Parts: sequence; structure tokens; C-alpha cells
Amino acid sequence: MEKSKLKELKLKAFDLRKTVVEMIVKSGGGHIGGDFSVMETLVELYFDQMNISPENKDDKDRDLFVMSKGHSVESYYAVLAAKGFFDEKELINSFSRFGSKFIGHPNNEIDGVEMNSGSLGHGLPVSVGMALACKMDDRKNRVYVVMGDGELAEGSVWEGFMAAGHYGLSNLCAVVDKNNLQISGSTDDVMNHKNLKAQIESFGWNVMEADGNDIEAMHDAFEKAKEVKDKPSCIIANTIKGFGGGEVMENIYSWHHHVPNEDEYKEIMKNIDARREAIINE
Ligand SMILES: Cc1ncc(C[n+]2csc(CCOP(=O)(O)OP(=O)(O)O)c2C)c(N)n1
Ligand SMILES: [Mg+2]
Repeated sequence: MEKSKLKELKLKAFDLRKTVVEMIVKSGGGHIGGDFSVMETLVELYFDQMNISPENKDDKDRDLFVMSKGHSVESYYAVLAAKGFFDEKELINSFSRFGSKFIGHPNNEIDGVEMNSGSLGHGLPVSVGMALACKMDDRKNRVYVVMGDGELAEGSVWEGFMAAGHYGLSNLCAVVDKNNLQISGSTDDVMNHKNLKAQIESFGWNVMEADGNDIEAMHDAFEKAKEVKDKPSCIIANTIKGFGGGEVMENIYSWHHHVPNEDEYKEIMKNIDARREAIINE
């Protein structure tokens, strides 16, 4: 990727974290930890990888995206707004408010959203159906799905892995946002997947690991996935829950769903600005 574009995307990921904070503080609720861990994945997908925009949103050959960890709706919507699907101010001012179409989980009545989600474990199976249908129609598009690592405790995820491997869905790319935490503690305590790469590979997938908070690393992994022509690909994106918010929130499970108070708000914004400065001066 060109250096100038890389810089632009890195900055965008931090600018959009600020949008997420505003949405959550204004609405009084939101899943900020997982929003921050997955941001680089979403920015790389929407601003570099995927053939999707408000102009081609109904085109049959568009790339398809499923946000299976639907509780990270704030980062998903911030990215869709930045992509021009809807107005960012309207999003910030009405998110999760009574009567708003921007309810607290992805709603497919909204432009750009392919699938309702929030109940974990459904995104991969549905994406398998999408990818299989596209393959049967000989389409050249791709299907992307983002899951959480806690989400992998759902049995339906493993049925999805199994079916995608069986059908050799090379047009399907899954990302696991592996931040090692879920709602109530560490994923290792709740349901460990110590051999995650080998487990997914055993279902007939090409599996790669990458630093999920590094746009360039995710770019390289997505590019490699496109080269694989006989099996689906999965990127295990190693991330930090709360990444970019600084010590006050990084790697702390209680930030799974937490509204920053005034001091925390200032601290998080300061830390995001420091990251932005560092990127600008790179
Ligand atoms: C079927 C189902 N069970 C339980 C929940 C409640 N829940 C919401 S988020 C979450 C933890 C998810 O953890 P993870 O997938 O690791 O997400 P992340 O760390 O990226 O936020 C749980 C259990 C749910 N949304 N759906
Ligand atoms: Mg997690």
C-alpha cells in the first residue's frame, strides 16, 4: 500500500474511534472495548479491500460484509457513515435513542447493512450461505465476516467453519477479532481455543495470523487470502480490547460495555490524539 494511503487509513481509524466515543457518551450505552479492537479491520476492509459504496449497494456483484459481533455496531456504523452511507451527525445525535433507526445492534433497514446481528454465532453460517450462492452464480465478488473470539463458543460457528471447508468457499474470508476477552472475563477462562489456528485449519481452511491493530498487516493478510483459490480463508486478528484508549481502558474486560465518565472521556480523547500525533510524525 502507498505510504500516503496507509497514513490516511491509520488516522481514519483513530478519528472514527472519536466518533464511537461521541455516540456512546451521547446515547449512554455501547460496547466500546470491542469497537476499539476491531476498528483497523473495518477501516482496511471498507477503505481498501471491499468493492462496496453507496453507489453500488444494490449491485449483485458488490462485496458482502457481515458484522457477526453485532455489539460492535458503533464502530461499524461510524465506518459506514464515513463511507457515505448516511449522515454522521444524524448517527451521533440519534444512535440508540427511542424511535431511531440506529438501534443498538446492526439493523438491515439501514443502507449498507446486509444482515441483522447481535445474537452471536449467526454471522458465519449466513455468510457461508451468501458465499455458496455467489459461487453457484459464478460471481467474482467476495464475502467478509467479522467475529469475536468469545463468539467462537457458539456451536453454530463451528458448523459454519465445517460447511465452508466442505464447499471450498474461496470467496469467503472470516476475521476473528482475537482480543482474548469477552463479556465477563478472559476467553481462556470461559471457553479456551488454545489451538485456534489448527482447529480452524482442520475444517479445511487457510488460516493466517496478523496484528489486527495494524492496518498494513491486515492489508497483507487480506491480499494473501485473495490468492487462495481452493479453500476459505480466516484471519486471526490479534488485537487489544480497547486499543487506542490507553491504559484507562485497554485490556480491561469491564470496558466491554461501559460509558466513559467525564475524566475517562478526557483521558481517552487525549490518548487518541497522542496516537494521531505519532502517526502524523511517523
Ligand atoms: C447468542 C448470544 N449469547 C450471548 C450474548 C451476550 N454477549 C454480548 S457480547 C458477548 C461477548 C462477546 O465476546 P467477543 O465475541 O469476544 O466480543 P468482543 O471481545 O470483540 O467484544 C456476549 C456473551 C449474545 N449477544 N448473543
Ligand atoms: Mg473478544
